[in-house]
Order: sequence, then C-alpha cells, then structure tokens
Amino acid sequence: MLMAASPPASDGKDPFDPIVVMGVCGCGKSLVAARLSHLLNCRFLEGDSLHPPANVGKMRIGLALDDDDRWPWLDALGQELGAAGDIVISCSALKRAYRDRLRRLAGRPVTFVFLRGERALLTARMAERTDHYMPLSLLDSQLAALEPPVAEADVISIDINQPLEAIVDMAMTCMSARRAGTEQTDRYVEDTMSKPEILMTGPYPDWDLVDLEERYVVHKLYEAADREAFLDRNGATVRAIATRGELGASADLIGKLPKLEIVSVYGVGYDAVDLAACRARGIRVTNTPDVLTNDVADLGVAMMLCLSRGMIGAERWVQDGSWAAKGLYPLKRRIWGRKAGVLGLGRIGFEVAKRLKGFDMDIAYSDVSAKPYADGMTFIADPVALADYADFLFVTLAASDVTRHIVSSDVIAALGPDGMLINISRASNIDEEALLAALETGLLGSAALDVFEGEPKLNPRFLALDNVLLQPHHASGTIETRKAMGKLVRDNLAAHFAGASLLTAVV
Ligand code: 8YV
Repeated sequence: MLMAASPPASDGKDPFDPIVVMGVCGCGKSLVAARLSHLLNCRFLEGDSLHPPANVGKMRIGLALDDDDRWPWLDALGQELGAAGDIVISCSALKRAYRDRLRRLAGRPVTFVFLRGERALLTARMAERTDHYMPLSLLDSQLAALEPPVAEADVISIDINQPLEAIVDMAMTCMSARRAGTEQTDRYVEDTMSKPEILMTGPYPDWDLVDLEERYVVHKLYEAADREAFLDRNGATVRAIATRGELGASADLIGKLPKLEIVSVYGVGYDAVDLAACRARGIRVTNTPDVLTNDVADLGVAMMLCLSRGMIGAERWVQDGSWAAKGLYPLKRRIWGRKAGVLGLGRIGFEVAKRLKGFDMDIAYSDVSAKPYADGMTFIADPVALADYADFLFVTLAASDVTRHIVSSDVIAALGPDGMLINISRASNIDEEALLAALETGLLGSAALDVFEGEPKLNPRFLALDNVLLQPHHASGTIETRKAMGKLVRDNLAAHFAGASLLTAVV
C-alpha cells in the first residue's frame, strides 16, 4: 500500500510532507533538493552541513562512515524533519534503518526521492565536482552500504541518467500523482512491492547479488550493527534465507522468521542449518553439491604438496635472502609412492583419491561401508587403523553430530610424528584441542587445515606453530565454482517461488 502523502502545492502555501532527496555521493541530491525547494517555495537543508566535524574529517581523508558515525547526524536531520514547516533535505539515507530512523523522528509522513544510477555515471559526476570534500574513493563504500529502497511505499525512485530538470519534473509529477491517487507513475515502488523478501546471512559475490536484488527484496543481516533490532524490523516478512555453508541457519534465527519457506545454502555442507527446526515447520533446504567437488579436491591435494615440500618456507628462503646467505633449503618429505588415507569416500573424497593415484600413492579409505566404486583402494573401516596405515590422512566427511571429533586423540596419535592431517571438510570433525596439543608436542608431524573452530577467528595457538599450513576456508573459492554455486542457489530460490521442483533439495 502506498502511503497517503500530502502533495506539494505549487503555490507553496499548502503544507506538504517533508521531502528527503537521497542516494549515494554523486547522484545529484543536493542540486535536486535545492531545485525542489525553490519550486515549492520552502526551506532547503543540505544534509551534509549537519555532519559533526569528526565525520567530515573522516570523509575528507577517504574513510567511510559507519553506523555509529551516522546515527547522531541522522538524529539531527530527523529533528529538522520533525520541526514545523515545509522542508526539503538532501541526505544519503543509504540504509533502510537510516530511513526508518528519519521516519520515526519526523513523526509525520515523509516523502523520499531516491536518485538511483550506475556506478560509471556516478563516478563521472563525482570526478566533475571540485567543490566537495568527499573523495571519489568513498563512492564504492557508499554503494556497498546502500540498501536501495524497495517495498517502501513513501519512496519515489528516479533514474539519474537524465537532465536535472527532467529529474525534478519527474519528482514533482510523482508527488502530484500521489495526491491525485494516480500512483502508476511510481512504477518502481509498485514493481518491487510484489517481490519476495529474502534474508542473506553473509555476502555473496556481486554477480549473484545483482541478480538477487533484481528478483527479491534483499535484507542483509551481515551489515546490521544490531542483528536483533534488524530481525525485529525485517524478520516478519522474510520468506527465504540465502546463507553460506559455514553460516547456515540456527534454530534461533529460523524462529525469528515466521514466514520462512526455504533455506538455500551456498555450499555443499548444511551441517550449520538446523534441519530439525526446518522439518518441524515444513521449511525446504537446498545446497550446492557437485559443482564444487573438483575444486575442493584440488585444494586438498595442493595443501598436501605445499606443506610436505615446505613451499611456503621455501618462498621465504628466497625472499629473505637466506638462499644466498645460507645456501640450500632444508630437505623435505616426498609424497609420491607413499600412503594416503581418505576418511569419507563421498564425492570429494573420491576426487581426492583419484588425484592421489596420479602420484602413485597407496590409497586406503574409511566409510560407513566399502564402496563399489573404490577401485584399487583398500577399505579400512576403523579410523584409527586408517590413520595408522596412512602417511597423509585426508578428512573429507560431511559433518554431523555423528562425525563430531571422529578425528580423535587416538586417530591423531596413530597418524604419528611423521604423519600429516589434511582437513577440507569441517572443523567439528576433528578434536581441535587434541590436534593443537599433538602439533605442539610433535606427537603429530603436521597439519594442513582449511577450516577451524570459530572461524574466521581461529585459535591463536595455530599461529605459533611452524608445522601447519593454514588456509582461510577457500577450498571452493574459484571464480568458476563460486559462479556455479551462486547460480544453483538462485535457481533453487527461483524454482521454489515458481512452485517448481527444487534442483538440489536436502529437505
Ligand atoms: C562455503 C563450504 O560455503 O561447501 C561448503 O560446505 O563450506 C564452502 O563452500 C564457501 O566458502 C562460501 O562461504
């Protein structure tokens, strides 16, 4: 429903709703606001003039403002909106929460005029400005913070790729149309009001975000300074969660979304999604299997090679002049012809084993049962026995309550002082305390790890070790795979909202 707004009177005598002309830097909001105030014969307030000196100082040196910087400024602007009299204000009002704050403080209906434009055009316009302290470098941070207003009935959205007068005319026409009740001029708002609302728990690459924002009203939980307040404000209308493997969706989060229908995971692992909570409410769950298998296997094998041959230290040896000063780099261990154990011979474990065969390694594996497709590999059911056999133990199990700490202190001890552990699954599969102790005392030779308890804030004890290779959970992190993963998330969401079968359903 569009809010009934009192339109501006052309003679400037009738009172009208305060107007906020908004958008990122370079969109022309000051010019448009000044022009509107002139036509409406009312006060114009340049929002930037109310920034405290500290904010201006930050922006001048190219530092982006954060929520805490902006709240007092928005409060000052909100008071102006709430004061009696007609007024047009220019203010970036980038986020939904900012606009809501202005609405609340105004205490009367507000009309927002959102000036939207492409980055290239905004850049060109900013480059032309000589009279403003805002450096061009801040444009990207503003674009990143921007939550384009969708499903906000009091917003008129206007494309800036047209002359100033045309923009101003459009704003005036839309406001008059609202008074006359012919709201079809505000098609942007109309269109977006019918979009399903989704909640993103963590960022996706831009190529996915652009598409998601076109199809859905996107609520970015990861940008919220106060998650609880954000969910209180937006949770009631969210129908889908787009999450990532390691972020999942907890029962607590699911409980705050009464209209939730589907959780779509950008990742093969769905251990962080509370499946019981989903099942109890008939909420569907999807993931992105297959498309990432080969990249994850590649990284696992690369980690083994890199750590066994000491490639990180060797690079340092060259860089810091040790090669010239001290001579040959210390000798390292070979991998070809040695023994590998694969704990979990699913899709990823199988691809790891396939690659290891190319290094003439002897391969054994553990799983719940022997696999018919495990050609030329030895089945060793007991993980301790597998570790005892292996020089290199790959952990490629889907994590669950059952597999928690399956790599126990016994498994670690069996792998031994010459053994290497490689984990490209989930941290919960390993008893991390036992692993750290074994690495510190030399009970275990080395470990190459892509996943950690509490990541990205890993236990600092890892950082003090020289027998580890630490990777930032990026086994699926190639452009090709991430594009395929994003597409699968989007296709699953699209199928759900079209009432079609899900492509990769978990629940
Ligand atoms: C992450 C993963 O989802 O596939 C999984 O289960 O953990 C990863 O692919 C990816 O890093 C995005 O966060």
